[in-house]
Amino acid sequence: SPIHLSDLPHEVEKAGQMNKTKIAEGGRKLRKSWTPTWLVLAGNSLMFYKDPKGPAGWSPAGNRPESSVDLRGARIDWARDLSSKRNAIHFRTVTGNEYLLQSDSEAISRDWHRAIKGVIRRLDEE
Ligand code: I3S
Repeated sequence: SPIHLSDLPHEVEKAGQMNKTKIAEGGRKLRKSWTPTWLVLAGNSLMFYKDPKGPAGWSPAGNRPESSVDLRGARIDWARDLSSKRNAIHFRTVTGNEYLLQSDSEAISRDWHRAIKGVIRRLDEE
């Protein structure tokens, strides 16, 4: 069954599917591995779930993302020369972890770019 935002934590700002690859860990370059991923933007975090259709098995007891990044101090930009794929977003955490997020839909990418940038900006102002 489809997932609903009401199934997710209260502060969810946005959820949906993007292609994702991590390109650096602590400043060290990684080999790309593009994977369809379910993203949840909530609070100060962007969470990644393996299931591209949404986190299955959600329960109040807990729903662990595969990984999660703290957006405080992060930077986001369009990926431009970092990928041949269109509409790719590049972001980097303070700890030097870098990711690309991509959708063939320009509108979807733009919405994610705007939403993540909004959270980063809010955290910068705190
Ligand atoms: O930045 P790169 O190295 O050109 O990224 C491409 C490679 O990771 C490639 O895999 P190989 O490791 O087998 O060369 C991927 O299939 C491509 O998707 C990567 O480039 P894009 O432009 O799609 O991000």
